[in-house]
Amino acid sequence: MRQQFTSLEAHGFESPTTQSAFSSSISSSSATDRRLKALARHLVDASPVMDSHSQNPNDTVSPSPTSSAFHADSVFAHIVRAPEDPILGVTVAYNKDPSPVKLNLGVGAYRTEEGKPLVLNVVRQAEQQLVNDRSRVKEYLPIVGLAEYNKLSAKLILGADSPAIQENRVTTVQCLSGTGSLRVGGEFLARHYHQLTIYIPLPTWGNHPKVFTLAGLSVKTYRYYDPATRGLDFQGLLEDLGSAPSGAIVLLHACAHNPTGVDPTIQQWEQIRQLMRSKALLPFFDSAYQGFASGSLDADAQPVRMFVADGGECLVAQSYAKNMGLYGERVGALSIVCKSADVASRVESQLKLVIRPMYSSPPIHGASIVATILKDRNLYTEWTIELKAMADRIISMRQQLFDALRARGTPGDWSHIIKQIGMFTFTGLNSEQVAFMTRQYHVYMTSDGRISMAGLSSRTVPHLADAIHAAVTSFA
Ligand code: KET
Repeated sequence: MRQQFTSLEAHGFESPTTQSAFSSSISSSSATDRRLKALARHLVDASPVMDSHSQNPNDTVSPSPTSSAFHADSVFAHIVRAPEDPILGVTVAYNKDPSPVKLNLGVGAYRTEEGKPLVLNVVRQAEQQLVNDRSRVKEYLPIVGLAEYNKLSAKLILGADSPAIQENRVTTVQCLSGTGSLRVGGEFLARHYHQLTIYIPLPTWGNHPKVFTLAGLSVKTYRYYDPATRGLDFQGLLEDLGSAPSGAIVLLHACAHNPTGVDPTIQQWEQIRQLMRSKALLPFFDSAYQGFASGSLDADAQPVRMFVADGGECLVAQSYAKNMGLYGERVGALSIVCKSADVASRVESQLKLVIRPMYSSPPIHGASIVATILKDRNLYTEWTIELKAMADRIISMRQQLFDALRARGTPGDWSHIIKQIGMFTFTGLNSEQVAFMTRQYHVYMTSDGRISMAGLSSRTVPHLADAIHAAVTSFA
């Protein structure tokens, strides 16, 4: 039954958890709503799942012997309940909380000052263009996705004048957002690269180790963050990469490191580059926040471009979830920069063999939106302005939260809130303090103390500051 609701949710219904919540959510009466209502009635009436779960002893429908046997010992009876995802599960818990003051700072998703999700103006315009174009069809895309989108995505991250692009040494495939791009890249490396170890920063985005392990790579960590300084453990990083085996893969956050908000300086990036090239370590960039760190797409791509400018090889996973607000469209790209056009084309032929049995080909809509924006000078410019506005709002939230804590005299040095970069603040709050804030203040965040600054607004800063103040003073 839950799955049958999904198509209705796509039409704007809130996630229903019960049949009655569902029925009451469809009370308005536009033509569309009436049709959906009829469909909902049909689904509810016809649902064998609902009927067979009836608790009513007077139920006139007598289950057949096979169906009761089915319930008594399901072939899945041994299955244990899995824990919720540490990041996405925060939203699940938040949704269940009836408190009017609840605040979701878990997942990295941008909200407006009014606390609402934002569809960018340029995205609306691009979608309008797409809808108006009657020549557009819904045929399958090729395995590697929309060719125009792939070209534009490579240009966005590598730079329009990138010699690697001009020399046709880059292969780009459209994938299912950042996560799908990382997974396809991981599986490609597991099949074809000579070193199966990937080094990921400690800490990193919680999904990285799972994605790469399931892709068939062996995951190790390198030191990245120093809790004592709340900054980069640069010495530790150099030592760990320096003692990694030659050829090992190294996952690098292109900018706005998640969860720490701590990025190397350009000088430090240069040292990392030299070390990695001297040991033939293979860079795999995760670029999920281009434009969100500095507000400039080019500045945020600088580290990646440094590694491409030296003529060496690398992989880059891109996501448009955050910087175009296309979270649910699942639009991303994997680029592999190679030494020659010939190698790049052979690499692409193998990427197709990774993708085809996984999901066959990627979806068309999100990539068409991105391509429409990237190829149109006016839309592109307008996008950069909207992106900058999002980045600036996050920066202003940092300042406001910092000021609010200072005004309360909250013990501790909170300057890292304004120093850190990107969507998140890695507060330094421990899991006990986080649990307290959720329990007492209905503030939802990941247990590692990360808060999504993009989920905060001027209206909610005081509440968060109260919660942090209480947590810090109650649990020193
Ligand atoms: N890389 C990083 C570093 C990252 O933070 C995310 C998402 C992704 C890749 C994948 O995003 P995609 O939507 O597949 O393009 N991070 C946020 C959302 C999530 O966990 O899925 C988050 O950390 O809140």
